[in-house]
Amino acid sequence: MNGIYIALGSNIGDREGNLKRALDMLEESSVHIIKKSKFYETKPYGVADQPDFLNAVAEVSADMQPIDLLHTMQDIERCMGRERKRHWGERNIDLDLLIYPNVIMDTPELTLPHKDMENREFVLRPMTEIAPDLVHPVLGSTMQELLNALLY
Ligand code: PH2
Ligand code: MG
Ligand code: MG
Repeated sequence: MNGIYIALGSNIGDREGNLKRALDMLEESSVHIIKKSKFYETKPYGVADQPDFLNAVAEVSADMQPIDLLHTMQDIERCMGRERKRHWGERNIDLDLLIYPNVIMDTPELTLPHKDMENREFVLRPMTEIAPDLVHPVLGSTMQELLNALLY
């Protein structure tokens, strides 16, 4: 199944190395990278007093249900020794599932599409780079339109 989108972020340690390692580990876990954005230097959103992030998004293909893919991503975070000091705070790696084709769900463990992506420039900018015309399954706007709405 193509057309799955994942967000990556890091703001502790070797940020670029952390994003690259996570992309490699996704491939090793049978989550194939179809397309990836550039790495974007971004100001922290939500909790401001923390280091700047490096963020990216990737389109992936995987033969897994959303919850299994989420668990695979969490395994990679754990394997990379993820430390999270506080909610929305600094972390060496964060992998978030953004969009899974034809799936809209809201459970305590997983919400699809990601419930705050339309408010996050650090998600919409790289999404607009790799998939400007992708329509948000709930909001009905493209990534380009969501980015414009956020900025202007
Ligand atoms: N992640 C957060 C909170 N704030 N800000 C930026 N710029 N990038 C992130 O990846 C990020 C954030 C929680 O996951
Ligand atoms: Mg996150
Ligand atoms: Mg996360």
